[in-house]
Amino acid sequence: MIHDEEFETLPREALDAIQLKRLQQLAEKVYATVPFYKKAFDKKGVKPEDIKALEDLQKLPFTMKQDLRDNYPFAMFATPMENVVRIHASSGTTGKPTVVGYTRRDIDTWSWLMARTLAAAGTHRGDIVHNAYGYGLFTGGLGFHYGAERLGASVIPVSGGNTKRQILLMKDFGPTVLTCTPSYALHLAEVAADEGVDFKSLKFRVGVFGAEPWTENMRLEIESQLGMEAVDIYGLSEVMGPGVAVECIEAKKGLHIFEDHFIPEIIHPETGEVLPYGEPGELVFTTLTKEAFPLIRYRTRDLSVLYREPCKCGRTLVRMGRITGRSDDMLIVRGVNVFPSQIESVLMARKDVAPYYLLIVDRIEHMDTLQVDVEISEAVFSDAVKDLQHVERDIEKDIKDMLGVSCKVRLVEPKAIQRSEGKAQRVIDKRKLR
Ligand code: DLL
Repeated sequence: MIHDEEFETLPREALDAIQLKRLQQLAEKVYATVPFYKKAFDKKGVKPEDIKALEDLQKLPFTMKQDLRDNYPFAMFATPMENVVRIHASSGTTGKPTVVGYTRRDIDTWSWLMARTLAAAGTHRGDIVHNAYGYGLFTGGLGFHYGAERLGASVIPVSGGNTKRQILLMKDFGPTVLTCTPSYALHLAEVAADEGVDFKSLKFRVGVFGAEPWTENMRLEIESQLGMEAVDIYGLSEVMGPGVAVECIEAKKGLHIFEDHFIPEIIHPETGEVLPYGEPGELVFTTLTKEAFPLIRYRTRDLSVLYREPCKCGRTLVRMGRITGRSDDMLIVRGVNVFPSQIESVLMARKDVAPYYLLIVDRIEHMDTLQVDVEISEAVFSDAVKDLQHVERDIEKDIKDMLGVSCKVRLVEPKAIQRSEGKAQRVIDKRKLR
């Protein structure tokens, strides 16, 4: 179903006109209110009034994750704090998270776009939504929650974890829509089977899955094991959270981007050159309506492709292909964004380990695992009485405290980790995306 018939099916010229007007207003606003943008525009020799056509977007500077870090926590906000009603955050490349803020109107827009998203995925008033995305600083839980309420569905704000209890609630409450990461969906099915519950006998009709990479094969597996249709949803905290793009249930082929609120571009990850429709590259987003935390040409590092062929659902919005990878080293472990540099900074802060480590990521019984092999320092190694297990647990706790993700630390002997002659290989990702 199309929730916002007018804006989701606009003719291209009308959409272009809306985008241009909003882009002009945005450029003026950020130039006047965010010192970072004034400096970045000036450096490129561009002024807000130079935006005369949509193509002029290309004159504007890119915004990178590092820029958000340099302006931590609130210096990118385009409105005084008294107008900010919500803060969310996601992992940054080192210790500090990336912080995003929302005005009351931003929350309203986000809820509206999530209502559109859920409707596109086949949800409607009368549905019961079992929302197992995490509630908290992560945008998943609350993003879905507000959207489902706006749509008029009933939400079960179950959040992540406590899987056996989730199965019980599913049996008793009869939810019709499942929202969680695709890997957690498969894990739920497995735990249900252990509990003697046939997932297919539950009332679920559709699942809206995202926040981590998955494949067409995984969709087929979820659909057959869980007995529901599986729809892909994409978003990122910096741009808004979930609800930037979603597949329609009619086609399940590419994710419609809500272009009246976001302008997507695909660029070459190395040269920054804007690529034509149909060519794969890095996704870049400009937000058009956000008040508290607007972004100009934000480099997502996510690799995808854009295409404009009409869709059978009737939406005229551009579609992006499934995310095929990243142009940086970010890993997503159980839905948590993890940069190897964050783990490195935990390890380097300790005297009992040496600066050689290896991260091994795997997926066992549909759950991601993270193992950190790290070399013990020579001094500690020779001190035979030292309780190595205690050191391992201690590092595990440091990592959990910093990243919010649990892992297994294994201390290895000095020189056990292979030295590199070129770029060090610090990550082995064994998850075969089926
Ligand atoms: O993951 C927002 C979200 C919540 C999206 C719930 C969908 C559902 P972050 O924690 O900031 O926000 O992580 C954003 O996750 O840059 C991608 O690398 C990855 N990602 C998100 N959705 C997908 C997807 C949320 N459908 C980062 N496929 C993004 C592949 C995805 N990767």
